[in-house]
Amino acid sequence: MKNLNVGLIGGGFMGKAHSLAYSAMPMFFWPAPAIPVRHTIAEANEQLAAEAGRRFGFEQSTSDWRSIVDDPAIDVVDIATPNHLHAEIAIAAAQAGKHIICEKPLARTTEESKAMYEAVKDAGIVHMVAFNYRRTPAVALAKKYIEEGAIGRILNFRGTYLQDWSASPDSPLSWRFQKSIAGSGALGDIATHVVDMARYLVGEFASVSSLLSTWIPDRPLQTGGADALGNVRGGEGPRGEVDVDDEVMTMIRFADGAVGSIEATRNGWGRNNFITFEIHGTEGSIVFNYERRDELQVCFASDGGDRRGFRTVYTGPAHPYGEGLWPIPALGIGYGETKIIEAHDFFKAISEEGSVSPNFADGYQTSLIDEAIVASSAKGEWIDVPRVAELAG
Ligand code: NAI
Ligand code: SOE
Repeated sequence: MKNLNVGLIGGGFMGKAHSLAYSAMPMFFWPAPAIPVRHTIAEANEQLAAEAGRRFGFEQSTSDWRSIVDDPAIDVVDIATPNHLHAEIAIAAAQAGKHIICEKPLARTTEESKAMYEAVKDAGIVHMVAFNYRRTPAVALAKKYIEEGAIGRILNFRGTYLQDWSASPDSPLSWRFQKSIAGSGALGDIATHVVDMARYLVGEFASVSSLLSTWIPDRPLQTGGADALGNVRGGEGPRGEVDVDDEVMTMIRFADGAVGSIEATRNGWGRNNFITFEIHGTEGSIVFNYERRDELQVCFASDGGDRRGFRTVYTGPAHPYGEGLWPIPALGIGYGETKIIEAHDFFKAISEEGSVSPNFADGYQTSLIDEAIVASSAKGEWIDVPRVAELAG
């Protein structure tokens, strides 16, 4: 079992989640595919870097992410910064021959995503984009039901990602509301998670018809780089322009003939991390709600008419990833476990399998879908989604 040295760039929300995953992964999955060593963490300045190093258990810290990329001792570069830095860091890391895990969305634009994808392909390293929700055991169980044909041919996918942390007009103008940093708003930030699950469970998108809306045109300026992620009152200070979407709605035609829809907003009062999907097939239906993430609701047409209805399966040891998680169904998993599973599968790909999904091809494909959604909203028409050649078929 090898030790692999990790250089983590960004010590905010995701820095915390990824650090936890590196320390806990071998505790959950044993024997571990490799032992992640928390070698160096980079933050925006020396003080933040030193603090993040102590807090998250790294041997070294730096305010210069390039020193991580240039360090021959580093095996893995983990990109957990705001979106505007993803492309520059990933391309440099690929050229230095590092394995890369990059947070979602892969990048701000399709041009950046394409360049990142080409860089990792040329480098021949393992690459992953951190769409962790598909690694929720109940979501992976939904995939298993679908692959086994338990709900027949899929007709319809209805997905949502609804939150309320920015519903107040006084919630601050963090980087997530600035196009130059984030690339887009609810679209890249949260709708992409559902796009990833739709691709994972149903298949590729053929075309979209979409509507983007911005409800709050300006917000109080925020000091400090990290997103406070909350309805923190911004007070009386100066305000700045929001130049990204607050809400996205899209209809989908899938390549295999199924249809679907996705809605996402960060302004839906009362909704917290309401990631849901309902899938109807010719032989049954599947329903998932992340806020009850240990449960999968399933209904089968083959059940007699007098007993047909949704039943609840609680995920546990018998289900995907069960070998590493808790020993009894419904003991409960949290957000952290999805990141632990993600780290496991990434290190397994480095040590044994050579590749993992979702990777930068998937991240690039998701960017192409996002671009089609934006174009559809602007033009008011259905837009075809181009396909990354590697995923064509
Ligand atoms: P955050 O705002 O909490 O943290 C970002 C950190 O990056 C801050 O601490 C900031 O100081 C640091 N940073 C900025 N410039 C830097 C530089 N030059 N060098 C090193 N560090 C720098 O943001 P958060 O929520 O952690 O998001 C980071 C990424 O993770 C984004 O791409 C976001 O979309 C993604 N994300 C993914 C989630 C998931 O469920 N997969 C959840 C939350 C975020
Ligand atoms: C904010 O909307 C956010 O932190 C997203 O950036 C994440 O991707 C999501 O999983 C949780 O919410």
